[in-house]
Amino acid sequence: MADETAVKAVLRAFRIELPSWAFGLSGTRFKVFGQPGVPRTVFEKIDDAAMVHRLTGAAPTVAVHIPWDATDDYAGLAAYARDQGVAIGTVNANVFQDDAYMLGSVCHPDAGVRAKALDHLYSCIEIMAAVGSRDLKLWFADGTNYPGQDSIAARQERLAGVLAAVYARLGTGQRLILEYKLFEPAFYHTDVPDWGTAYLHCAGLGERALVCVDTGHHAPGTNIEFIVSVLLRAGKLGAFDFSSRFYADDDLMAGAADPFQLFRILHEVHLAGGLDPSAGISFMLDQCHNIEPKIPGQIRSVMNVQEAVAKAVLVDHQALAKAQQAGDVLGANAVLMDAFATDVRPLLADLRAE
Ligand code: RM4
Ligand code: MN
Repeated sequence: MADETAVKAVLRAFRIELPSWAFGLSGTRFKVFGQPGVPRTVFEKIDDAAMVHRLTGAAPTVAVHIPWDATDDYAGLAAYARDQGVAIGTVNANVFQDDAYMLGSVCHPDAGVRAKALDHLYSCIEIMAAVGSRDLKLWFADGTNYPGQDSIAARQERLAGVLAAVYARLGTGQRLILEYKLFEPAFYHTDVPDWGTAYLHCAGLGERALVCVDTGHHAPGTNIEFIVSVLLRAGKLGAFDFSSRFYADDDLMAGAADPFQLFRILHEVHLAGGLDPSAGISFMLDQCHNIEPKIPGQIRSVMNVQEAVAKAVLVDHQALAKAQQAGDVLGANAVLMDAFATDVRPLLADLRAE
């Protein structure tokens, strides 16, 4: 197995981005339970995220969601974050909560609604410049509930048109990250339901359009590490939204439901050199803490991701390749399982103390 020094070296450079919305109140459509001390403003969300970074040393950026985190002074927000020891990361655009978007946003049949959505995406790009953010993350709630409700093909065309306009507006060094999701809120078809659709749009746009894999956005049983490996090979993996699921997009703590899956995903990332910050892959949490306290929930998630990274780095690539080449099925599998079975918690505690 790789030694502890190698694991620590990777982890020292490995960064996890926190979502501002994980600190705000959230719930299900049945009930949102209040919690004492929940942030009321984006500034208070930054305070909480900064606390997570202070305690883990691994989460120096905070993703914002616009308009949830809208403010009239974005440069001030960036400065405030800096004072707390963190920086603003990804800007997530939100075109799903206006009445106008009932039938979609960027795929809406009405050009006026599409223009409204595009306008919002343009203002997100301006915010990125003001806060010094590299990534614009796009997730669309667009889709239909009934066969025949709208033309699937026409909606793809409209989507491509808006994406092209957004891409053309990006500044140097800025990236468009397109996120897919199988279903919900639309139940018949979703306009960006899977990695293939996201990849096709990104490939058509250019080098700075990349795919986001949200681990909660697939059908049960989907082999996510396969998708990750394919996207890495194509140079199109831009970001992760980590969370856990038991059923649908449950938004539970990363590594809580299936730590083995998280390990398998990060093993593929590591094999392709993607754990190195220079690979430009953003490792973000996208979670909601409905019943657990939020700051500890984020800390636990960060630790779970770090544990999976440590185990992925422990995999002996030489022994693995040798066993694979020799057709040694059990041997190859054992190389992975040995790394996964290693208790890396003392190592991580050590690293935090350092
Ligand atoms: C979506 C998707 C996006 C997130 C929103 C809140 O399901 O995961 O990444 O911004 O939820
Ligand atoms: Mn997401």
